[in-house]
Amino acid sequence: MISKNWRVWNKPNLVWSMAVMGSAGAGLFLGMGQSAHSDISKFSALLTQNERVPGELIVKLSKQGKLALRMNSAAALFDASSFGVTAADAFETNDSFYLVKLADGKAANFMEAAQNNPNFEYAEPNYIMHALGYKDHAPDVADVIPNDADFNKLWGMKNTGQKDAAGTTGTAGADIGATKAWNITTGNKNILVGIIDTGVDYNHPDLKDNMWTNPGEIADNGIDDDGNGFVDDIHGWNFSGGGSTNDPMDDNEHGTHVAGTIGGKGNDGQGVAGVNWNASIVGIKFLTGTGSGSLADAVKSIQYATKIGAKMTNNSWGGGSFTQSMFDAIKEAEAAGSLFIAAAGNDSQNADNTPHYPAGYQANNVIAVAATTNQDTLATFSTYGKRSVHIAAPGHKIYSSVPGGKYDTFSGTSMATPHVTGAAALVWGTMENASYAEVKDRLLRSRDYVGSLSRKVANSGRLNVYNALTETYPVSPEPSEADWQDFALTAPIESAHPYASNAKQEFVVQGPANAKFIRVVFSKVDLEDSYDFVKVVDAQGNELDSISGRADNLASFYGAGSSLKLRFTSDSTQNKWGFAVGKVQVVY
Ligand SMILES: [Ca+2]
Ligand SMILES: [Ca+2]
Ligand SMILES: [Ca+2]
Ligand SMILES: [Ca+2]
Repeated sequence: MISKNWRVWNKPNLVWSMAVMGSAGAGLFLGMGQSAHSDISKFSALLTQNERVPGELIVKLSKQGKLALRMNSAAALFDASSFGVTAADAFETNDSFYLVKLADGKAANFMEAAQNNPNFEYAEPNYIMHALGYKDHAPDVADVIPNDADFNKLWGMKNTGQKDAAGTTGTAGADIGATKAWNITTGNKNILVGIIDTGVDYNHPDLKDNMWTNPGEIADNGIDDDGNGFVDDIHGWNFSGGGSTNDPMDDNEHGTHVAGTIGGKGNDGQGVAGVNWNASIVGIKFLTGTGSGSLADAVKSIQYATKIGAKMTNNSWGGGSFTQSMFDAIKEAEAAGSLFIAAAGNDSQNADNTPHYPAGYQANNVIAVAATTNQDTLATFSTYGKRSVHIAAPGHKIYSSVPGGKYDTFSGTSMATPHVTGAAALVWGTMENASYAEVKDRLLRSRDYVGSLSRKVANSGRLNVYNALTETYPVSPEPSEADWQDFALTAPIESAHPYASNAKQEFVVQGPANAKFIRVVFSKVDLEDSYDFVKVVDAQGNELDSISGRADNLASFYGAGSSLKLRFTSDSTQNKWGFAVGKVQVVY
C-alpha cells in the first residue's frame, strides 16, 4: 500500500496524540466541530437499515479538508482518538475519498461529526451490494445415465425424443434435467419422504433399499420402542379403512408407482431410476385397495408424517371440498417445516375458479402440481390454474414400479407430483438445514419456462431439478410486475351493483395505440362463484381469463396489443355486487 494513503499506523495512540497536540485548530478536528444539532438517530438508522461492513465508513473530504491534510496527519483530521479510528485509506481512484476503519460503536457519532465539520462532505456506511443478475443458464455438464434396464422409458428424467408408451414422439429436452442433476447428487437418506397413498410395496426390488426403516423401533416386539404412539412402525403406517396397522403394503398399484418415481433405486441395473437413487420412503397408507380413502384417515396420515419428522409428503390424491381438519393438519405440517406436495387434479378444470383439494389449500407449504406430456404441453386431463397451480411436471405415460417386482405406465397429476417431491428431496438433501420455504422457492423459481403453460400454471413453468440444484433461474419473456404502467381510464368500467339476472354485457377496454401488452386490475369482484363470470378476451377473441367469486385488487391475465374486451354474464339466480375495474395497465 502506498504511504500517501496513511495506511498502517503502527502505534496509533502515540503518533496520533502527538499529531493532535501539534496541530490543534478550532473546527479542524471532527470531535471539535460538532454543533448542537444532533442527528445521531438518523445516522444510527442508516447503519442498521442495510447490510454493511461493520467498522467501516466511506468518507469524502471537502477541498478544505484536503488542504488541512497537507498540514496535519490523517490521524488528526479523522480524530482517531475520539472515534477509535485505526486506518484511513485514500481511494486509488480519487483521493478525496477515504475508507475509514473505526470502532463500530462510534460510526454514527463520526457520521454526525463529519456532517457538521467543513473538512468533510459526508461519511457513509460501507454498504454491501449484491449482484442483481442471476444465472439463467446452468453450467453444461455431462449426463449421468444410470444402467437401470428401463431407463430409456423414463422420458420425464431424460427426454431424448424417444416415443412414449402410446408411441408419441417426445420433444428432446422436455424433461426435469435429472441426468444433469445426478452429476451433483443422487439423494440423501436423511430426508424422510412420506408417501400418503395406497401404500408402498416395500419388498419391490427397486424400492426395498430406499424404504425408511424407523431407527428407533425394534421390529415385531409388540412395543412402541420410540414412543411415537405407533407400535412397531418400521416402514410407515396403515390407516386405511379406518384401521390402524403397522403394515403399509400396497394392495393397489398407485402408491408403489409414485414411490418408484421419487426413489426407485438408481444405477442398480434393473427397472427404473427415481429422481433420488437413494431415498428414505415412508409408506403411509390411507387409500384402500380400490384407491379411495376417508378424510379422517387422510388427516391421520398427514399427522403421522408430521409426527415422525417427514420433510415432505407426496399427496397424489384429491377430493371433497375445503375442510378445516385437513387444513389444520397441513398447517401443522407447515409449522413443523414440512412441504405438502399435492396433485392439482385430473378434471381438466381451472382450479382458479374451482379449487381442487388438498392442492387448493392456501398454506405456504403446499405445492400444487399439474401434469405435462413428453412434448411439454399440459396433459389434457390436468387441472390447471395460473393463480393456484404452482408448477407442472411430467405426468403423462410415466413408467415406474408396481407391486410384485413389476413395472407399468400410468398417467395423471399423481405421476407429476412425485417428480416434484423427488426434486424437493434431492435439493433438500444438499442443504439439510434449509427451510421448506427455501426449497419451495428454489423449485418454483428454477422452472423451465414453457410457453404453452403460460396461462396454465404460475410462472409458466415445468420442473427442472438441475436448475434448482444450481440456482439457475431462467428468464421469462413475459412482462414482469415492474413493467406494468397505469393508463388513465376515460370512463368507469363496471357492472351494475347489484347486477341483474341473465346479464350479458360487453365492455371495450382501449389502451394507448403503442401498448405492447394490456390488462385490467379489478378493484373489486363479487360474483356468484362458478355461475356468474367476467371474462377477459383479447382483440383476436381469445379468452384470456375467466373470473368468478370474490376478489379485491385482482390483475387479469394480459393480452397482446392495446385493447381488450370484458364479457360479463350472469345466470338466472343469485345476483351479487358485481365487478369494477380500478385501472387499466399496459406495457410499452
Ligand atoms: Ca413407534
Ligand atoms: Ca417395536
Ligand atoms: Ca433401478
Ligand atoms: Ca347468478
